[in-house]
Amino acid sequence: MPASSTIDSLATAPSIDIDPFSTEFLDNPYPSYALLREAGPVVWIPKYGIFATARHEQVHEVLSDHVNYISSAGVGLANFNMETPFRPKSLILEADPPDHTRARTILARILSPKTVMHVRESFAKEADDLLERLAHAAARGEVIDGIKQLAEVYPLKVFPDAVGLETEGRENLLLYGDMIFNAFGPRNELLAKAAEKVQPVTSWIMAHCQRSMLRPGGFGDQIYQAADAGEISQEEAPMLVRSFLSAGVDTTVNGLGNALLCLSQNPQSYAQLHQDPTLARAAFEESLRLESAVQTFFRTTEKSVELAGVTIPKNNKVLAFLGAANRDERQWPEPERFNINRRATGHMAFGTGIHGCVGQVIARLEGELILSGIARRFKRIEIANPPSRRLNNTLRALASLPLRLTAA
Ligand code: EJD
Repeated sequence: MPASSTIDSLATAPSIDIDPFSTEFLDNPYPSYALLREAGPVVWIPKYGIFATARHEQVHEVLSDHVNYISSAGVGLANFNMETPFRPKSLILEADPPDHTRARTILARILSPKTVMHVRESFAKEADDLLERLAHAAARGEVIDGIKQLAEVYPLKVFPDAVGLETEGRENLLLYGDMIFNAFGPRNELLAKAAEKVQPVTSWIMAHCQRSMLRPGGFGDQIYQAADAGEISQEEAPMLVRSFLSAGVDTTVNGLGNALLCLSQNPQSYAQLHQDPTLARAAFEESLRLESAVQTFFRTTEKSVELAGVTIPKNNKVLAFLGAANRDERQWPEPERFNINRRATGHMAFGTGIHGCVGQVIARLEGELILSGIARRFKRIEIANPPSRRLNNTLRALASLPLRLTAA
């Protein structure tokens, strides 16, 4: 075949003049996602000189192919081949096999369904205690902030407890999360704001990655046990603990917060959940699809690759819009509708492939326990005042969600 016919068969990615990290875009990305999906399977975003995809098929393809689309050059906009990372690279997130595999094996063991079974009881008790307190406040006629009093409180209690972290200073985990998830985007105003507090927060985080700061037997200590066994070096252990402290709280806070938003905006779905609290897992999954906590992820092409007929040259950044793939009408019937009876599995909110969320068992546990606990206690969950957003370059996040909770 003559070389030209190969070239002829290739499409050019349409150029879309859009800033996916602007205030307007982040405030409500969904109309822009529809536009990006319609424009083609792969688009070019000139503002950042990146390729992007908003369709489920291509997002799935990019995330499934860790050979062509690597993570070691960073999973944000910054290309670590060209600029130095803002913090030492994560041993798991920002790594490729075989380095990635060693770290992943350890975290997958610590966060396996079997080990997570052991924390279920304490996680359930904490959910119960918290919801009991909120039920009392609601019974006094108080409006409950679903974010500040629930979605932030619960993950900030149970996950650090499981890791083995002291209670003092845990709010640093939210500040740190806000920073690193902003840092996956461009150096815009959002990142500048988050980075103002970087120094004290980073030193608190790094100090708490030390073995002496971690309760024996907790998830953090188990990483040091893996180091004792020679699976990683003693110097690598604190860096893997850092991954727990980076990814374990802000993600679930917003997963829960977005689920509360979905349920309070969809009273019929809530009535169904109230009637049958065993639907909690399905409801959480559907809210992950519709309002994904993590909206975007980047990869970097390891060589020139073809994606849906478009050639992406080597060492280019590719932006995968997870939150857009999760609303792709090519994949889901009535994609914009919150429907807890659908099969939401196959959504991209946890990613997929070798980098797919290693903590998803524990994330789903937190979602199930909070949503089933609410379902059992409250007949209605209603929005009392307009919610406000917390804009972040990567996360779909609320600052507040004023709720009226009516006892069953
Ligand atoms: C993450 C989007 C780390 C780390 C791992 C995962 C995330 C962030 C940080 C979860 C990103 O290893 O430090 S969802």
